[in-house]
Amino acid sequence: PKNVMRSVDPAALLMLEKAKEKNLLSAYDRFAAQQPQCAFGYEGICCRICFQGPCRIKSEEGPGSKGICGAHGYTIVSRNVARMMAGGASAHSDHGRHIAHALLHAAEGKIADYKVTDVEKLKRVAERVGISTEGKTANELAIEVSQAALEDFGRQTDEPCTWLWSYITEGRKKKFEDCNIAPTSIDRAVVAMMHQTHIGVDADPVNIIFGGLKTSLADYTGMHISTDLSDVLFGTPKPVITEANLGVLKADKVNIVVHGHNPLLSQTVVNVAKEMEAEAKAAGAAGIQLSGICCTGNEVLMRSGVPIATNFASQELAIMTGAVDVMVVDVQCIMPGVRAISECFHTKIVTTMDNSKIPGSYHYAFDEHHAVESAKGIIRLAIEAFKTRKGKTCEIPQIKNKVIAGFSLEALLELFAALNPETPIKVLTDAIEAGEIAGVALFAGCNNLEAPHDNNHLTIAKELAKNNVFLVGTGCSAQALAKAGLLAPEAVEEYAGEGLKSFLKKLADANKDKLADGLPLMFHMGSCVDNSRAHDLCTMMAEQMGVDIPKVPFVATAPEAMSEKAVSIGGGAVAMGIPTHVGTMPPIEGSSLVYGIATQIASDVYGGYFIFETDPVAAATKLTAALDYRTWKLGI
Ligand code: BF8
Ligand code: SF4
Repeated sequence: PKNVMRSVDPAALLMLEKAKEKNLLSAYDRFAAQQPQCAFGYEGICCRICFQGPCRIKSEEGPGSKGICGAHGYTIVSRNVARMMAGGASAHSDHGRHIAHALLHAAEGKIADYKVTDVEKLKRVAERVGISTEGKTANELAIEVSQAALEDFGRQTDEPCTWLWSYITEGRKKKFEDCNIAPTSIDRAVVAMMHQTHIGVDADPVNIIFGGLKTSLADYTGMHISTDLSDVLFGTPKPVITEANLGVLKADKVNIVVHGHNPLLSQTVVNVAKEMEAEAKAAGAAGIQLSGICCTGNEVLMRSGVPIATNFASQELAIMTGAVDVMVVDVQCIMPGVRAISECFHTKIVTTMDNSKIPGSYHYAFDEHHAVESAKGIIRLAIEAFKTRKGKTCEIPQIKNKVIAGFSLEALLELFAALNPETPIKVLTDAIEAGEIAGVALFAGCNNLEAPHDNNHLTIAKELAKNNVFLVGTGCSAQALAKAGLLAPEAVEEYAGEGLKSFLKKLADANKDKLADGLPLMFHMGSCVDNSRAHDLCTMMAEQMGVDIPKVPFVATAPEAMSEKAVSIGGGAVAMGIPTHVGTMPPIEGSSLVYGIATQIASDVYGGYFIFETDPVAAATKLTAALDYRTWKLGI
């Protein structure tokens, strides 16, 4: 196998040892069993778009150098990647649509279990998207806002998506218009991409990739709708103190792990669990222990301080502790493998969404109209499962770390406001202009077992911190750092370079009254849809610095990217003008032309570009160089 060191997470390694003793299989074993993986697929030069194929680019010239229809390698690679972007946009935006419907129905009084929780956020969003708040009740405004959001999915006229256009710089608007990549509706962008990449339609790789960027901007739109409306429904995150890693599971409690992405379910489970402590105690448990995996874990971490159990790659290992009574899942990034492993224990996997079932697992249809009832039913199932576990030993690695999270953009600006109440963002841009910090890096997305689990995240973060880069993170990346203790204040002392250390110390001192525990090395901004928060931060920096995003010392990295969503997020970041590192190879190496579009042509056109680098130390050097280039250009 390519990957001998399987994880750098001590809790995961401990569980892998136990798995070996008991002969339990997980993704780590299946990864090894898949080696060597098909080189054609790995490089993106396998086409299955029509069933004359699969066609592979087998030679440099002659008939084997093209698909049966005559498609070049570059056409095949670009079509495959663009379809991944469309897949990612579908996932993020369907999530956003679900939230928008819930908000609309709650405001119309059709569902009782949700309500507008954060009126101030609702007003801010309304103003931002051009809806007057004058004389409207919260529900009236929520109806208008959610309807406007839903329009972004199905508009048939040619105006760009509202949630894109309302949040970007003037420079980006002009660029997207010039290049014709502004989506007019999310659904249309995805459909158009499926059409564009059908057999015998577009063969031009630049046109296909730019079409892919349009779906990436549709993805951005869907993410922003998800973030904004989730904040309206459940509250805008504020700093929370909690813990991360498998040690958060408790043998004597009913352990409910929420896994997936959509807070409509997980937040209700969290809210309702408080009321059901007594029932759990009556069953002989010390209480209910909630924890999260993947992005729904991040949603409830950010808003309710629910601890993180683990991240994507190690999801099956949580079940191997024998302590998980129910793992309740909704959509995205749920390995079907969790079901097989749960069979070896008492754990119940509960699927909840119509579009996301796992054969053999327990399906408990989640119904927004009876959200609280649904959540109670799921918690009762966990209490029942706990009863069957009583007396059996659990093997929970006693490993966990302190976490300070909950940094929505609003929360981050509030920290800055303690130093500069008039223009909070200036605290960050001034520190860059003074050379105290080198810029900002956004850490996003995923584990990919092609790299040792979590290693790229941690190595790059430590290297960038040493080089005085201000770190923000989302998704499984923030979770990797959380588990490793890098979201604890002690990590600042240990890893930050002098400039970053003094910057964070000033910030921590100014906020001592509110956050006595200090500040983390990386600011956790939320789930993957909350990359929209980081985009807004970047846009604010651009506006404050009086330049467009391609000049802002802001980089992004997806150290262990894996999902179609990651491809879409990456495309969006590049279109926005951000140098974007990817630490695990997407399937594009089969075409040097497409590789060049991603790494160079994108830069010429959009100012953002991809950096593909699988060595994490080299990646950190390249990211630092990208920041240095931008600060040098600004004359700093
Ligand atoms: O939306 S980071 S593995 S959980 S795709 Fe999935 Fe990747 Fe994790 Fe979150 Ni994002
Ligand atoms: Fe082969 Fe062309 Fe069909 Fe792709 S679209 S499978 S390259 S014939």
